[in-house]
Amino acid sequence: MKIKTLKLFEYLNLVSSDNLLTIKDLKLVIFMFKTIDVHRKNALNDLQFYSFMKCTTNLSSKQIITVFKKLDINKSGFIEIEEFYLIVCILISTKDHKEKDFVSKHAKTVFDLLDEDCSGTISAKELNKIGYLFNFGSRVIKKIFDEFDITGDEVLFELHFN
Ligand SMILES: [Ca+2]
Ligand SMILES: [Ca+2]
Repeated sequence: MKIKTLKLFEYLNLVSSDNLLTIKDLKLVIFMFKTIDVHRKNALNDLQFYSFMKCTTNLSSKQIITVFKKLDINKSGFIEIEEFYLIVCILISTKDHKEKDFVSKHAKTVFDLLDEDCSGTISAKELNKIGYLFNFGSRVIKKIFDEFDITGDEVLFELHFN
């Protein structure tokens, strides 16, 4: 995933200790969210989210739809501010080339995002499906499996992300 050069993003940087935004940055994220949330529902529908992702990333339509479904953690059919905050942190970590830091600092969150069928394990198929969000290309994915897949059954366990 590539992040488009936007003035807005230049102002946002993750605090290196925990890879999250500062309070000041958080205000900017809330402002962004409210600007997109034109219907004042405190939630973004698929179309609003789609437009945001199209403006900020190079993801394909199909990929954005997958991200929407995965990001909708509480399965409300909408992206609320907490979910939006998560994607903005991911976008910024990508912009700053700190995806790996982000993944290791927020292993549990990332794990839940990747574990589509909530099986408690991540298969190669699942990693392929949304790994692009963290720029896990097929080479990186293979490396992760070579490194961690001790049993050779192409299943990653949660332990492996910690
Ligand atoms: Ca939601
Ligand atoms: Ca799974």
